[in-house]
Amino acid sequence: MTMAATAAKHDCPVSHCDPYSRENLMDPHAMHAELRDAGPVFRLDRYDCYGMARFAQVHQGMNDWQTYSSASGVGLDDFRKTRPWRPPSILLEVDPPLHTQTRSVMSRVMSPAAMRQKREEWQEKADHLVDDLVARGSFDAIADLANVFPLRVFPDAVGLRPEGRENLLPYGNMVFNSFGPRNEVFLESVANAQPVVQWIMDQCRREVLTPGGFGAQIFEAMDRGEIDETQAPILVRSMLTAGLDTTIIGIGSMVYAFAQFPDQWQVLRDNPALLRPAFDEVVRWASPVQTFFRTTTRDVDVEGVTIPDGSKVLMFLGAANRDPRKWERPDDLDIRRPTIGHVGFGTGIHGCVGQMVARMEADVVMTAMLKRIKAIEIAGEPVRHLNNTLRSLASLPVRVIPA
Ligand code: OVV
Repeated sequence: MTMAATAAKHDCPVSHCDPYSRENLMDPHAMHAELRDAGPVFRLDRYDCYGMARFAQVHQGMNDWQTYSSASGVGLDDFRKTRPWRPPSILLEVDPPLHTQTRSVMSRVMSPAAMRQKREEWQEKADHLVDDLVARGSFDAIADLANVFPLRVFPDAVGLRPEGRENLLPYGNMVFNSFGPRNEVFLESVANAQPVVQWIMDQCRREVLTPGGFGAQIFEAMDRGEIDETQAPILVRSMLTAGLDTTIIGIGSMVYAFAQFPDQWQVLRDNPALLRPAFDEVVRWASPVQTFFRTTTRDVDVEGVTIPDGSKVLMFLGAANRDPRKWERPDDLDIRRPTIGHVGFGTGIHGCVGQMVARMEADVVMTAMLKRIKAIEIAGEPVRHLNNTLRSLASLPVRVIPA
């Protein structure tokens, strides 16, 4: 028999590393390189799951929802084996055909056209906030800017009442932690969870949502028969869960990126038309959402290694976005590089449906900063906030030089 008669079979490489250790959450890049080099797919024996960290396999896996399903949950927990800790999302934690239906409702509510209507009002709010910060000269880019701006625009856009909004960030933090193991980072975030979860659920009812907001528009889709009355509140919940921590990190990462790569700030100031690709490059470079799981629906061959049916596979978006097999000088921020294909918003049918919101928020904040700020300098030690899924800062002291 010739060698070509059957495809070569390989043993699956095994990694003993813990992607959820405090050390690796603090700084995952060395681990990412190790995992990419381990092979196109590897076993994480500590969690009894598989993983992919190279761009090619992450991209291909995320674009094959039939093989890599979301319906058993996109965290380490397998919904077929253990009861989900909250009613599953009908957007994130489902496959077609239900996903197709719910996604179309969400993508219409947060369409480019819908977001364009927000630009003027959001730009005014961004100008006002950045005016104050530039007048101060030194501030915390997380506490005083990234944490502030999305909370000034997004809850109003959804149509939430003013009381209780302090519950939004703890809830998001909790949910994104829950996609990982029940480690200390998770447990710390769910202490006193009950009132937070209850408040979130209460805000998803039609009676409390302001007319005209994103939330009310989801209920209008229900009136048209596109979704039913049990589904509308869960879609509002998706917005409240996925819409805040993520955009906060996006804006914080923008400031951190340009403070670390001041030449890129100059490039952008000279050519503000690069703002949109610049945001994509920041999302590639920072990967606010580091990982999501999928679950195989059949035995699947990956470059000669078989992943058995029913396996959890951890997709390392952050590692794929810095894979040197795909990107030149992957650790450098380069806003002129072609960022097409980065997986920072995911890719495939589950690619971020709220990215128009994120893009508009980043756009107005950056537009305000580009007009007023010549240079951004790091003025103190940045402090990380640990989360099992999100990579973010708790504090970033900066000094800005006015234009
Ligand atoms: C993308 C994302 C993250 C967290 C929660 C959800 C979605 C949801 O649909 O609930």
